[in-house]
This record gives sequence, structure tokens and C-alpha cells, in this order.
Amino acid sequence: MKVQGKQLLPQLLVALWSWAAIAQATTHTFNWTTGWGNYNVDGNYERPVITCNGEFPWPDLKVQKGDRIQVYLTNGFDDRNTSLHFHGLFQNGTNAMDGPEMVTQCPIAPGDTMLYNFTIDDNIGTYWYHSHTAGQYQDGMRGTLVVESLEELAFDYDEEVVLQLGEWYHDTVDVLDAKFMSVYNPTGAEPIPQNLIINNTRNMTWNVEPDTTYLLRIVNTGGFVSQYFWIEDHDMTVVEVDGVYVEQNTTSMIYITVAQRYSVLVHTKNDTSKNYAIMQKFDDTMLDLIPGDLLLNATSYLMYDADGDKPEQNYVDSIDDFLDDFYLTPIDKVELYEDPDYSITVDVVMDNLENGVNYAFFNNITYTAAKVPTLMSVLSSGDDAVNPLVYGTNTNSFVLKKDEIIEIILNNNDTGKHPFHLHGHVFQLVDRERTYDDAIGETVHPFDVNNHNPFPEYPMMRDVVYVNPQSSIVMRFKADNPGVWMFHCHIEWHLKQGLALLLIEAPEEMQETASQQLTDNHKQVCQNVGLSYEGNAAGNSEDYLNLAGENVQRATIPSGFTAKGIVAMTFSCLAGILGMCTLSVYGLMGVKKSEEELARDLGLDPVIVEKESVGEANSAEESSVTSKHTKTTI
Ligand SMILES: *[C@@H]1O[C@H](CO)[C@@H](O)[C@H](O)[C@H]1NC(C)=O
Ligand SMILES: *[C@@H]1O[C@H](CO)[C@@H](O)[C@H](O)[C@H]1NC(C)=O
Ligand SMILES: *[C@@H]1O[C@H](CO)[C@@H](O)[C@H](O)[C@H]1NC(C)=O
Ligand SMILES: *[C@@H]1O[C@H](CO)[C@@H](O)[C@H](O)[C@H]1NC(C)=O
Ligand SMILES: *[C@@H]1O[C@H](CO)[C@@H](O)[C@H](O)[C@H]1NC(C)=O
Ligand SMILES: *[C@@H]1O[C@H](CO)[C@@H](O)[C@H](O)[C@H]1NC(C)=O
Ligand SMILES: *[C@@H]1O[C@H](CO)[C@@H](O)[C@H](O)[C@H]1NC(C)=O
Ligand SMILES: *[C@@H]1O[C@H](CO)[C@@H](O)[C@H](O)[C@H]1NC(C)=O
Ligand SMILES: *[C@@H]1O[C@H](CO)[C@@H](O)[C@H](O)[C@H]1NC(C)=O
Ligand SMILES: *[C@@H]1O[C@H](CO)[C@@H](O)[C@H](O)[C@H]1NC(C)=O
Ligand SMILES: *[C@@H]1O[C@H](CO)[C@@H](O)[C@H](O)[C@H]1NC(C)=O
Ligand SMILES: [Cu+2]
Repeated sequence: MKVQGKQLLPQLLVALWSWAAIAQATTHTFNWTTGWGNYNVDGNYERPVITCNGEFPWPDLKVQKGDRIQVYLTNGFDDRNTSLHFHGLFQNGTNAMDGPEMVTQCPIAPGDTMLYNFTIDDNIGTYWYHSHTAGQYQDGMRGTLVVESLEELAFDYDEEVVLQLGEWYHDTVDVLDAKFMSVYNPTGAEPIPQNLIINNTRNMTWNVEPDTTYLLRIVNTGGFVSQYFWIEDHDMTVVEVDGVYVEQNTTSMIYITVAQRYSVLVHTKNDTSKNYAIMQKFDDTMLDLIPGDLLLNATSYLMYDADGDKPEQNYVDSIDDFLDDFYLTPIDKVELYEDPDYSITVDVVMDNLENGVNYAFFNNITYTAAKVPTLMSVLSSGDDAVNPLVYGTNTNSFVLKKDEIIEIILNNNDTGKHPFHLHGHVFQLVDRERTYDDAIGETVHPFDVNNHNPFPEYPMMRDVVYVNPQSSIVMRFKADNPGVWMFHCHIEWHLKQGLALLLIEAPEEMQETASQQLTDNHKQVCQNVGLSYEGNAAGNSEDYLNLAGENVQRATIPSGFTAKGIVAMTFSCLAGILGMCTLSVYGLMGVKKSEEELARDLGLDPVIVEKESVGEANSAEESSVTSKHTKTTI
């Protein structure tokens, strides 16, 4: 191709720029040790939180694209394992650095140190990091990560400010978890947080300059509830979601699920005489109960005049006017991936197993971690690596071929919203159907290939999307990143309940790639926690197709006794004859009686039990408490 004179200069500049970008790549090394400290985060209660080198909050990181990060993470706890995941980073060629325990690594034992060592080559924008073990990030083990780039952005701003949103509990996850995953909580009602927090505090003040454009990088590092976010009388122009730059879209309100990120431009006024409210509001449809003293709206302060009055809470006419991220267009305009090579359909169901505890299922499987981290099964299984059986029958593993277009059709049979996250990729959200509301008698609407919303020409891309109640979403992505990638609900309670599956992407290529091999440190972490780094899901390194002894989920409840029955009966106990009934439910699990037999033993008619329970739900509502699950499951 002939290069015209006037094109030469830009080309030279690009060449110079790439040289500069490479020359400036930096290695950032951190030594982080976990621990506990007492902090009063919301200003209402001091409680133990997870610290980094004795401090809280954890550091906010800012790096350049191309930089290397080396984190020496030392487990400073004396009674629990840990791990670290950098949310949204593709870890292209370094799957072992992704973090989820028993997926890409062994849990880090107390006293042990793991080195997370990777470069950030394919990501720009707003990210975060967090423990991927046992809900630890809800106790504070999380921070933000901004990846900047020398490449020119499609927008201008004067100043960049990070804003971390979340919800906060007064109890630690251990305490909440014991009550949550329990026969006494048969509906799987999630613990209700005490407050919404912002930048790890409440009632925050943000002093701003007039006539200034701020790039606000908003990150929801919470573990449960989505939030509405708005600033009184100030528009926000969305320019990035989850590391994907988008065509500008101006709105007065955003809706942000846990783990999502939004970068917005906010231009301040010239007039500095008035201060304005920064508002967060719980999406209270996600709460099973709304305690009378729970503040659904949290107010912070946008201060033009630091000495002026703090604004009152701001009310808006409707919270339905938030920007629907489905309609955003990535700046890169990646066309709809048509005709997927492999389509996976999963139904989300919440149900009880034999122990009476409520679990979450993709189809009929509640994710149950293998005995060997799944990545290590990939690397050690040779030709068998392409056989999903190697990864166990209870891990929901799907083997993907290199560069295929993958589609995930997710039907949500549950009455709640769920924010789903895929590791290692951003995906196109090609459809999100509306809510089907059980309160008005609507039932589950699985995705219908012959009757759905039109797919966009340039679909929205991001790494966390929510699905509406009793509805569906369809996602597509290209399998261009060999690795074992977890796809899961980012509500930590639901992840604990097993709402996860694994995508084993191009396993053969992983075996052949030098950068995908385990480091000595990686193996050491396994040895120190007493796990093997070879073998199939059952830990068998002789016969990779023999799964004898693998971890499996609890048995299903005895036939004749439906989950609905457990819920009805336990609920009626909670409402009335407390001790006796819960004991009876416990008893049943061992005895394996039918629903009818149990009812007879209890001197109850199951039909009557159900009717009574509905009555309880209604009367509960009247006393200012609403209950989503009891209304729908009975
Ligand atoms: C991290 O700790 C190691 C060993 O204690 C030490 O050699 C190193 O200098 C520390 N690095 C940083 C960046 O603090
Ligand atoms: C925020 O304000 C509430 C209500 O005045 C107060 O109870 C709480 O302690 C404050 N929290 C912080 C962190 O300032
Ligand atoms: C840490 O992980 C190991 C290996 O999976 C496990 O045996 C041990 O129970 C875990 N420790 C705790 C406290 O959960
Ligand atoms: C991190 O990985 C790079 C690339 O493999 C390697 O050169 C470097 O030595 C590693 N860092 C440490 C501290 O081992
Ligand atoms: C929130 O915290 C981050 C990190 O500490 C800080 O850089 C930022 O300025 C804070 N945001 C506001 C609005 O104060
Ligand atoms: C704000 O002030 C700047 C500089 O003083 C001026 O250029 C701009 O037009 C003003 N904007 C508005 C909305 O009045
Ligand atoms: C919270 O904000 C919404 C939206 O402005 C408003 O409708 C609602 O009344 C507020 N709730 C409380 C308890 O102030
Ligand atoms: C902005 O979002 C709205 C939906 O909230 C959508 O209708 C519109 O097409 C979007 N515009 C752009 C430029 O993305
Ligand atoms: C989800 O609901 C649909 C519609 O009722 C039903 O056909 C499907 O079997 C359900 N899926 C599961 C796993 O129960
Ligand atoms: C799920 O259902 C399939 C097909 O019915 C069956 O083969 C499989 O064993 C079931 N898995 C579990 C964990 O129950
Ligand atoms: C991973 O890197 C390869 C090139 O080495 C590239 O083709 C692919 O698109 C990358 N994948 C992601 C998810 O960035
Ligand atoms: Cu969920």
C-alpha cells in the first residue's frame, strides 16, 4: 500500500506511542497480609473487618495498561483459607492467577503466601479485586483497580474520582452464614444488611470545584443488593461499563448490581451557593424482609461550599427512569456474534436438599467444588482434558473449543434478580426479557427462540449482567481466552448456595502453553493446604475417567415430600409452634417419610399447613414486613 505523505505523521506518532507504552510498562509489587481489626465503618457499630497489613480499607490501585502486578498475598488468619481474584481482568495466558479457590488454585492456608503475578494487556477501565473464598470480601477484603492507558479516550475530563459503593452488615459473614445455610432458613432468605455504604463510610462529603468535569468511576463492591444511584440535579454521562467504553449516554440515574462498574462524567455547576445530595437507594425487591428501621435511601453530600448547609435527602418521581444498560453501545461496535457454535441452556432454581438447607441450582446441579482445582485437572489429564467427565459430575463443567462462539441462555426460574458474572471475558448481552411478576400471577417464562426481543446489531458488552425475576437473558462471547472460567451469580449468598458453573476453554491449548503451567509457588500452595495438584475431580491421577469418591451434593429430598412442603411446614413453625415443628423437619430428613406421613405424625393435614402459612405471610405483611419468598414458594 502506498503511504501518502499526510498519513505518515500519524503513523509515526502511533509507532512512537507504542514504543513509549512499552518503554513505560511498570511492575507494581505489593506485600499484603490479611488480618482482622475492629472498625466502625457505618458510624453505627464497631465490628471486626478484614484488614490489609493491619489497615482498612484495602488499597485502591491505579496502573497503566501493559503493567505487571505482583501481589504477595500472605494468609495472616489463623483459622481460615484465603484467595484473591482481580475482577474483570482477562488473565489471558495466566489463568492460574485468576483466583477462585478450587477452580484455578488451591486455597491459601494460614501462614502461607501466594504470588499473584500477571500483566494487564487486554483490559482498560474500572475494575476491582477481592477474596474469592467464603464470602470474605463482604467482611472487607476488597479494593478498586483502575487501569489507564495512553490511548486517546473519546471524552475529556478534568479530574478522576473513584467511588466505591456497597452494603454493610453488623455481623461478620461467619455469623450470618451459620444462620443462612441452615434448616431454620428453608426459603434461603438472605441476611438483610444494616446500611448502604459509600467509600467505606456513610454521610460522605465530596468537595467539588465549579465548572469542572469529573470522571466518576463507580464500583459496587457489595455482595448482595443492587443500588440505584443519582446526584440531585446533576446528569451523569455514562462512558464505560465494566471496562467497556460505550457511546455516551446521559441519564439522571443508574442501576448498579454488585460487582458492576460505571464510569460517568459529571459536569459541576458554576453557581457554588447550593450543595446537593448524592443518593443511593436499595433495590428493595431483592430483600426478603424490610425491617422497619432499615434506611432504604442513603444520603451523601456533593459540596460546592464546604461551609454551607448539607442538603436533605433528594426524592425522585420514579426509580424506573434509570439507564437500562441493555441499550448501551460499545465504542468498538463489535457486531452481534451470530449463529453460535455451542449453545448452553441453564435454568436457575432454588430448592432444598435432604438436609433441609436451601441451595441454588443450574439445572439440577448445585456447584460442588472438585477435590483438585479444576485447572490442575486440565493440566494433568492429557488427552482426557476434552472430556467434561474429568471435571466431575457435580461441577457443572462445559468444555469449549478454541475460538468458537458460545451462547449461554439463562432462564431464571427464581422470583429474585441475579447478577451473573463471567470470568475471563466480557460477553454480549443479546437479550434480556422483562420481569414476570409472580405478585400478579405471572409464571416463569423461559427464553423462547421463536418469540423474543430483537437482538441488537451492536450488543452491550460487560462482565456482569442481571436477569429479571422469572425471566431470561442470552449472552454470547468468543472462546478466545484459554482457561477455566467460572460463571456465577455475584450475590455471595447465592455463590455459597452453589449458583456457579465452569467453562473449560481450549484445554489442549492450555496444556501446550508455557505461561499456563503451574509455578513452584502455585504447587507449594497446594502442598501446604494438603491438596494434590494432579488428578481428576475425584483426585484420581491414574484413571481420569474414574470419578469414584468425588465430591457430590447432598441427596435430594425423599420422594413424596416436596420442598414446598418443607417450606410450608417450617414456616408455619416459625410463625407458631416453634420448637416442635423444626425438630420434626430435622427428624424427617433422617427418617425419610413421605410428606403425608409426616403430616400425619404431626397431626396436621398438609393442605391445611399450606393454607395457614399463606395466612401467616399475609398477616406478616400487615405488620409492615413484606415477605417475597413466603408469598411465592407456598
Ligand atoms: C515484600 O516482602 C519481602 C520479604 O519480606 C521483601 O523482601 C520485599 O522487599 C517486600 N516488598 C515490598 C514491595 O514491600
Ligand atoms: C451517618 O449519619 C447517621 C445518622 O445521623 C449516623 O447515625 C451515623 O453514625 C453516621 N455515619 C458516619 C460514618 O458518619
Ligand atoms: C482449607 O482448605 C483445605 C483444603 O481444601 C481444607 O481441607 C480445609 O478444611 C480448609 N480450611 C478451612 C478452615 O476451611
Ligand atoms: C513474574 O512472572 C514473570 C513472567 O513469567 C517472571 O519473569 C517474573 O520473575 C515473575 N516474578 C516473580 C517475583 O517471580
Ligand atoms: C473515595 O475513595 C477513593 C479512594 O480512597 C478516593 O480516591 C476518592 O476521592 C473518594 N471519593 C470521594 C468522592 O471522596
Ligand atoms: C460557567 O463559567 C464559565 C467560565 O467562567 C463559562 O465559560 C461558562 O459559560 C459558564 N457556564 C454556564 C452554564 O453558565
Ligand atoms: C427513598 O427515595 C425514593 C425515591 O426518591 C422515595 O420514593 C422514597 O419515599 C424514599 N424513601 C424514604 C423512606 O425516604
Ligand atoms: C441511551 O439509553 C437509552 C435507554 O435508556 C436508549 O434508548 C438510547 O438508545 C441510548 N442512546 C445511546 C446513544 O446509547
Ligand atoms: C423452569 O421453569 C420452566 C417453566 O415453568 C420449566 O419448564 C422448567 O422445567 C423449569 N426448570 C427447572 C430446572 O425446574
Ligand atoms: C441431573 O439430571 C441428569 C439428567 O436427568 C442426571 O444424569 C444427573 O445425574 C443429575 N445430577 C444430579 C447432581 O442430580
Ligand atoms: C487473548 O489473547 C489472544 C492473542 O494472544 C487474543 O486473540 C484474544 O482475543 C485474547 N482474549 C481476550 C479475552 O482478550
Ligand atoms: Cu443470585
